[in-house]
Amino acid sequence: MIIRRNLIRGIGASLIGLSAHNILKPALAAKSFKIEEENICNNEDFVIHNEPVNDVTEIQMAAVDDVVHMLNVGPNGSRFRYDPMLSVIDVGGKVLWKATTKGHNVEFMVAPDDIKYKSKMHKSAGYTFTTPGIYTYKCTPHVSAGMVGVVVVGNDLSNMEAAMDNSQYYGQAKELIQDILKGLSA
Ligand SMILES: [Cu+2]
Repeated sequence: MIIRRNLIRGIGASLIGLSAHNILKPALAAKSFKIEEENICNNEDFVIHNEPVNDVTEIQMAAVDDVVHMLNVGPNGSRFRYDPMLSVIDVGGKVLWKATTKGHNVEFMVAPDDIKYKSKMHKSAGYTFTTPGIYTYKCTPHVSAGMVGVVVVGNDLSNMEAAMDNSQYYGQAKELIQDILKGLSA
């Protein structure tokens, strides 16, 4: 370490900054955004993979039943939000989560028939909902900050009890989801 420090001293201030940036940034990114790729459910009907952010065309957005923006700053100034947080669609409807900003994904928490879905980080993704019921979902790295949302399919609220509480509802997630669900049943 002493040898390295002396070496860095000799390089100059601007190069130190560059060097530290290049060394630290990939390591931090990998640690923050590690998700289990094997859990990704490929809904081949409407998953957009391996595209840059803002890859989704106006035509693709117009073809779905709801577009949810994945945001670093939500409409009310909160960090890490989906907008809107509630989607109400018919059976067979499609939701597109748009990677409006990087660093987000979609992972189901509660779903009818215990359906699993997990999209890739930083990418827009879509899902076709063929099973009625309540779906709650999170952004894998930002659930505790309240980056959560709800999809109601076919006006079916029969799994309300399961949707109200779940072991994955960390931090702000629980209160935000429960507020949305209480609005539905009121
Ligand atoms: Cu996020």
